[in-house]
Amino acid sequence: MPFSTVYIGLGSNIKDPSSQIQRALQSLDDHDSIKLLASAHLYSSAPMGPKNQPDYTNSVCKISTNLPPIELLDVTQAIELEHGRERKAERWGPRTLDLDILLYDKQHIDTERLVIPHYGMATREFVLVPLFEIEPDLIMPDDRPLSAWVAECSLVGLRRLSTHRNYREINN
Ligand code: A4P
Ligand code: MG
Repeated sequence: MPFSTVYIGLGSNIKDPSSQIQRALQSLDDHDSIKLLASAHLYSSAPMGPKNQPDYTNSVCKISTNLPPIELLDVTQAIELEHGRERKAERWGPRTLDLDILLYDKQHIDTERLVIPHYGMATREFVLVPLFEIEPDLIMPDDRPLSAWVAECSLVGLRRLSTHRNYREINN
């Protein structure tokens, strides 16, 4: 398999969210078939969905991998489970760690287990803003620049957590 460029959204809102995300980044980078290329700062965001849950911490990272999409999903779901993720019936309820595969090269995938581009990314400020931070010139699947998507999203409730440096800064 050739190497592909993939963007992953990370989210957590229980059990020390910031460290959940830092450890998830480390777990991705530790995988033999994944190289972590960049990650954005951590952001605090108001919960989308049920409001009776803590604010989320979100970020986005860029990886290079030779895993095919479905095998990458196996890896990200295994990492979620290692972080104590329980899949509950309530939609959009609290979670220790959620890893969403946002983009996989320019591929469009629509299967039962995997939909890429991720269905929610167009409207989620907690995805678009950190993605813009690490890839400001990105062209999105609809051939428009990411900056146009960012310009259209609401930033209400989004706040950069400046206390946490991003992974790229820590390691270089
Ligand atoms: N799946 C399909 N496509 C993908 C993909 N591109 N990446 C399937 C990852 N998984 C994908 O996901 C359900 C199923 O989606 C998986 O079994 C996989 O086969 P899940 O992680 O088990 O469930 P979920 O995350 O609860 O469902 P869903 O609908 O994906 O929720 P979202 O869209 O991830 O939203 N508020 C803030 N502020 N920040 C957040 O990060 N996140 C959510 C969850 C709700 N509210 C939030 C946030
Ligand atoms: Mg998810």
